[in-house]
Amino acid sequence: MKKLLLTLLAVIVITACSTEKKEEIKTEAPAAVEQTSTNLEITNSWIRPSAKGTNTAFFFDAVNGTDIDDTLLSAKSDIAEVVQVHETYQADKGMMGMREVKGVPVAKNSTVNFKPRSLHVMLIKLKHDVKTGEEYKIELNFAKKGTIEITAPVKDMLMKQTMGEQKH
Ligand SMILES: [Cu+2]
Repeated sequence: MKKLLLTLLAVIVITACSTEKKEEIKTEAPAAVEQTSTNLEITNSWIRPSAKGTNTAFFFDAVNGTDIDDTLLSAKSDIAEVVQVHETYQADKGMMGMREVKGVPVAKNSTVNFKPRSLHVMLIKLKHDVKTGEEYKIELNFAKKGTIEITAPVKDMLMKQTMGEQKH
């Protein structure tokens, strides 16, 4: 009886070991791929709050810590009817205009700031209200890195700034 138990125990131990090894290989594989490709990260992401049917924007920093030049090609989100990468430019009579850009270069070892009155991802015709404190998923598609999915918080940073300016 004791011998049988020991045998059983040995079988369990061996099975456990082989399972562990398999898992190890599984977890090592994707990490190795990541290391050899890039370290392109999105930081400081936020969405400006707005109401259903209106437009708003998504801001972030694209940090390219790799030795490979990359390009932001497009963005995707379920919260808006249309999602475009925009730049702000100086239009006629001192007015600021916005237009779609096809590809924003994010050079190796550099950071590109997507911020108010500059580069941004335009969320056109919101499908529902986007309120402070909520979080939404947005995909950014890069030429080399591929797709990065971000969960961005809704913050009223620009609203606070504008209201503060109006008071003075
Ligand atoms: Cu815009």
